Amino acid sequence: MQQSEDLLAAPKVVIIGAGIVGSSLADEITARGWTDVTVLDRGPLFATGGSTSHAPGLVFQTNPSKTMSEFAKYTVEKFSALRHPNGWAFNPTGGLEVASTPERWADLHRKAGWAQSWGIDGELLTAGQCAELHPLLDADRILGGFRTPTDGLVKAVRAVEAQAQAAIARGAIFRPHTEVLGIVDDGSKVTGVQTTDGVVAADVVVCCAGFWGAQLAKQVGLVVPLVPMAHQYATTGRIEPLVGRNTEASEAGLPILRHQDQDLYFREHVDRIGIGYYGHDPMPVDMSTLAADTAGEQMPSMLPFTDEDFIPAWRESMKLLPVLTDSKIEQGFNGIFSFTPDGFSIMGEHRELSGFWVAEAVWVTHSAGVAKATAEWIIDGTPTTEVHECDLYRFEDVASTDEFILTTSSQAFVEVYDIVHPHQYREALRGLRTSPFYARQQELGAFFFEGGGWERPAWYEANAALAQRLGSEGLAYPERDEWSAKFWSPISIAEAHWTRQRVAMYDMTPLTRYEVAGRGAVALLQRLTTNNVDKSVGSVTYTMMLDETGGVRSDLTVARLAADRFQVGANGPMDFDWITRHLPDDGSVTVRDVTGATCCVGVWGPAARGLVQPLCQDDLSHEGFKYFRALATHLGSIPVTMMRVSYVGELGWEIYADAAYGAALWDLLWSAGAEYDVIAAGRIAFNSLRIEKGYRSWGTDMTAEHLPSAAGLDFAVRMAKEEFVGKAALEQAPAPEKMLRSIVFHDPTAVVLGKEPVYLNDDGHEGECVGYVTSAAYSATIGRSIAYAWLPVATSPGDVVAVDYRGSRYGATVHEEPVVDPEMNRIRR
Ligand code: FAD
Ligand code: THG
Repeated sequence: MQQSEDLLAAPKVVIIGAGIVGSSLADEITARGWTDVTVLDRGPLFATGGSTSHAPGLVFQTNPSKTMSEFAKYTVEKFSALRHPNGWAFNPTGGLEVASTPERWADLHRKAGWAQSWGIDGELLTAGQCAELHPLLDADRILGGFRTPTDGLVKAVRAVEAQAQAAIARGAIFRPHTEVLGIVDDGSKVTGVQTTDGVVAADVVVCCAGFWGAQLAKQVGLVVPLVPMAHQYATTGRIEPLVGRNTEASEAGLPILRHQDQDLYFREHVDRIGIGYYGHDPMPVDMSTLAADTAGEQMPSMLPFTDEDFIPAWRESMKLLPVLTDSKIEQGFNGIFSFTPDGFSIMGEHRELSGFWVAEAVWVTHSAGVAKATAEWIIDGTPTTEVHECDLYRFEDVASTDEFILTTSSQAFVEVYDIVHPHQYREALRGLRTSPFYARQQELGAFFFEGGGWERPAWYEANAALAQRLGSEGLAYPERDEWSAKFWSPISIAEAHWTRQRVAMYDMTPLTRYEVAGRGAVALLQRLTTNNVDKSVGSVTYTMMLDETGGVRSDLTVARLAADRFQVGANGPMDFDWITRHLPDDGSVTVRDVTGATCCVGVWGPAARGLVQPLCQDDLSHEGFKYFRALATHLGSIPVTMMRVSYVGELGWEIYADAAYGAALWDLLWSAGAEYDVIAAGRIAFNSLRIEKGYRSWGTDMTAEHLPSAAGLDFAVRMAKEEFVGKAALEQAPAPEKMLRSIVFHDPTAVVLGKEPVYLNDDGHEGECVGYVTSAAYSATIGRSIAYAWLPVATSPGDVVAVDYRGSRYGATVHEEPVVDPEMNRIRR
């Protein structure tokens, strides 16, 4: 009897930390009916002493990430409705970001585009209009601004309390002065937390301990890659022109202000101005000394103000807001909060210790959104907002070292207000992962991009002469604007062209691959993927993994190399995580990441067969080695596995070998290729060719937000298959509202880079924003840029749209897919 009652009871949840994240989560979880929630904090309530206690609470919603923007939008919506006896929790002052350089002004146009793409109100203003909106501004110092009327200020401690009270009303308990010392578990799942006040039992523990969270997670073997950083915030004395403008209750009426060219932001505190500054060198905080130094302090997340670091901030603030000249800084502190290697939050459940969750490195801005998604994830199994950018398991192993985390998170601090190009790659800690072809790539003048710790050639300077020659024969190299010409070379156009004309070698080594093996391997892969992979040895299958709601978690190639052994070509660490979580308990399947131990060259182009066949004793003819088949064979003396697969959409193979053979394999192919004028080609050409062919890139073009049908990938779903994760959801799924489409630009010089808003064009009149671009590339084959865009299902090939690229409008037409080689003549021959 007792037992069945226990089974019916909602799980016991313990939340560590009563900051903005912990209390918002308590509210979200109890609102969903799990009311046995205990929130523990080592500090007092509700100003606990964490980062939330002193956050000035500016909320600028617009972010390059759709997910982060959605988190922010939800935070604004939720906090606007909160009621607190002392007054507002959200003050909709509006937001204003000003530009004092042409680069920033151009970038604000890009930002205005993101706002359109993600559905946030915003408009670009002239300098004069900015000064009208914010009369303290010196209009002569700025070129213009970007205004967002729904941005504003959060009174963070009130928002904490209001959400806590809502949770408490549903049964939650908030316990102050209770420090969590450790996590208690039974070896595979959490059973509670050890506190200064004894053990508190729990089925689910969510660590919302802010920048302290990494320490707690470390105790249970989890790396939460965040670095506590100090950040300066100061308040001026009374500013005469502000006297009488605001009341003590309203605090602020002018828009919150960002002057990112000088790493500054501003808000009003009644008749004073608060100034935040990111321009100083990163100040990572050593947790071992901080914990000792601040033991017993009311505000352990506040460090003394370092005046000298603020000197440039004050000088630049006076220039932008001349009224400050008559004032001075009266108060200041260096407040601590978390930075991560990529600037995103960290969310998810520990894989080896079930029931242990984290929600860390979250700004006030995103707090309610993160809390909602975390509650949905815990209770329903899948968040309704797509969260892969914040996933705890998104990082490669390379990101687990202290040095990597500190270096990259410090860079994230430096760049927090910088203009960051979408293709800007990390400069520190380069060269960590190189393919066996690296020396050859260097000899060929490769320009390397970094991804997942790998060095990846973007293009090869060695192809400059070819590009020149092709240019003189008529290949077009349209001029690019300065922004889109960064991290790019016209040589990539020649490389793409040459792949379609002759043959090229691509380094595919960084493509994540796993060996899935054992007597249970077929059953596991059948259950995890949408397509039928239970085919003959030597088959290769393009398929997807879905989540329980039918969203696309990844797209894969699954090669059956033996009855019980598969090679899975995947998209990154989250696929490993997903597969591992679904491994059967009986040990009948193992999954191993073989990426670094092996290497891969893609040899693609019309001359690929002529190049490779003489090296191989097996029959590589179209009939002898069919499309989407794999073969273990030899090239010369090198054991290889060849797959007739081509993400660039050409005749040819992915050729895999143990890494030890890599250098010899490259040289063998290279010398055999001499008579075919083989080139090495880079990622930019690769990307352009796959877009021509209509092939999607997971994480950019589609994510778990999208059903296969919306992403145009229904062809890889076998609904006839007995059972697979996501199938039940697909059976119920309503028709999607948006579809991923290919659009082709009219102007041959038009370039877009991704995330730009797309407008419908009715009879030459520009309509509303109806979608956004995901990825795009100039196509050497058609001499125009092609982009993918999420558009209403009602749009169809032939419809004309307009895309806003940093303030310039480009016309484009929705195109049938794929744009290049729909008959597959290039591949199936
Ligand atoms: P916290 O508020 O730090 O809460 C964590 C809680 O966990 C604390 O209460 C702590 O006492 C408790 N805790 C930790 N360890 C334990 C343990 N072992 N046992 C029990 N309890 C524990 N964000 C914005 O969006 N806009 C801004 O304008 C903004 N400005 C900022 C300005 C400054 C100066 C600073 C420092 C931060 C600013 N931030 C801003 C960032 C924002 O304040 C934080 O990201 C956010 O408050 C973090 O919330 P949290 O709930 O995760 O962490
Ligand atoms: N190679 C391998 N594995 C991979 C990729 C790869 N896994 C991850 C990612 N890339 C998967 N993406 C694709 C996308 C399209 C194709 C292959 C991998 C492709 N599609 C054919 C098409 O749509 O016409 C498949 C047709 C079919 O199902 O027969 O080739 O690059 N190893």
